[in-house]
Parts: sequence; C-alpha cells; structure tokens
Amino acid sequence: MYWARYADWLFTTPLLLLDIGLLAGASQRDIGALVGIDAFMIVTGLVATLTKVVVARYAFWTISTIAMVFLLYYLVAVFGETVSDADEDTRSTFNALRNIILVTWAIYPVAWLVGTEGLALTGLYGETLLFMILDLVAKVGFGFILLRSRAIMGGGSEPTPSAQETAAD
Ligand SMILES: *C/C=C(C)/C=C/C=C(C)/C=C/C1=C(C)CCCC1(C)C
Repeated sequence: MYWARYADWLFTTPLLLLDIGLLAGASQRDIGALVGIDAFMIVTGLVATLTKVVVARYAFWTISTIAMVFLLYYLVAVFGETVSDADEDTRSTFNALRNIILVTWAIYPVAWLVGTEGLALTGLYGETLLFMILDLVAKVGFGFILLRSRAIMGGGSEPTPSAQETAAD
C-alpha cells in the first residue's frame, strides 16, 4: 500500500512541476533540476518509510524534507524570476499554482510525521484520509486553476488594451 502511494507521487509530482515550469517559461535545465530534486525527495521519503531502524527513518525523513524546502525555494526564486517577464494573466496563474504547491506540499512531511510511518498520532484511516485530501487539492485544485487560465486555453492571443491602442494609431 505504501509502494502505490510513492509510485503515484514519483510520476505525478514531476508532471505538476513540468506544468508550472512550462507556464513560467522556465528553461529545460531549470525544470530538469527541479524534477531531479523532486525525485530525490520522493525516493528518500520511500526509504524513510521502508527502513526498519527508527533513527534511520527520521534521518531520511529529514533529508527528504530538506530537499523539499530546497525545491520550494527553487520554485519561488528561479521560476518566479523567469515568469516576471510574462504577461499579467500568466503571472497571476503562476502565483496561484505556486501558492497551492507551497501550502499543500509543505503539509506532506507533517502528515508523514503524525501518520503511521512516524509518531502514529493518527490511525491508518486518518492518515489515508489526510493524504487523499492533500492529493486532491494538490492535483485537482492545481488542474482547475490551470484550465481557468486564458494563457493555457489559448485566449492569451486576445489583443491587450495597449496593443489595441497601437493598432488604432
Ligand atoms: C499529487 C501528489 C503530491 C503533490 C505529493 C507530494 C508529496 C510530497 C511533497 C512528499 C513529501 C515527503 C517529505 C518531504 C518527507 C518524507 C515523506 C514525504 C515523501 C511524504
């Protein structure tokens, strides 16, 4: 059951990062770097889950969480810098997607910690529910914002007010 969760994340989280990276107009190199950190985070998280030695479990959890902090920082700093040249619609979509990632992803290590892999403050049921809600917001909420964006739906070619003025001149 744990395997399925981590296999899912290993494939779906890079897609989310690819989406926001392409939207931001980030370079292949920057997107690749972010996906690399992401894969490292998921794999070290899986090791934390599968390891029997308690100290090692928390050590790998810490390594994975540091990778996540690095990933989120990279997303804000590097992709944020790239998208600053984009039009307003793209920037506001980027900001909404970035905020969803910042808030939901940061809760995953906490959920691991309070769940059955960590301190077992929640039962298996509570933990499963928590991850389900997180996955739902992080993926469906994310997809919804992306679809609403004019930049993605091809409405971005509408002339902007300044372009119309120029045409009228
Ligand atoms: C759709 C699925 C998503 C967005 C999954 C995201 C998962 C994480 C951000 C997991 C992070 C973890 C750590 C930072 C520490 C170790 C345990 C993990 C793997 C739950």
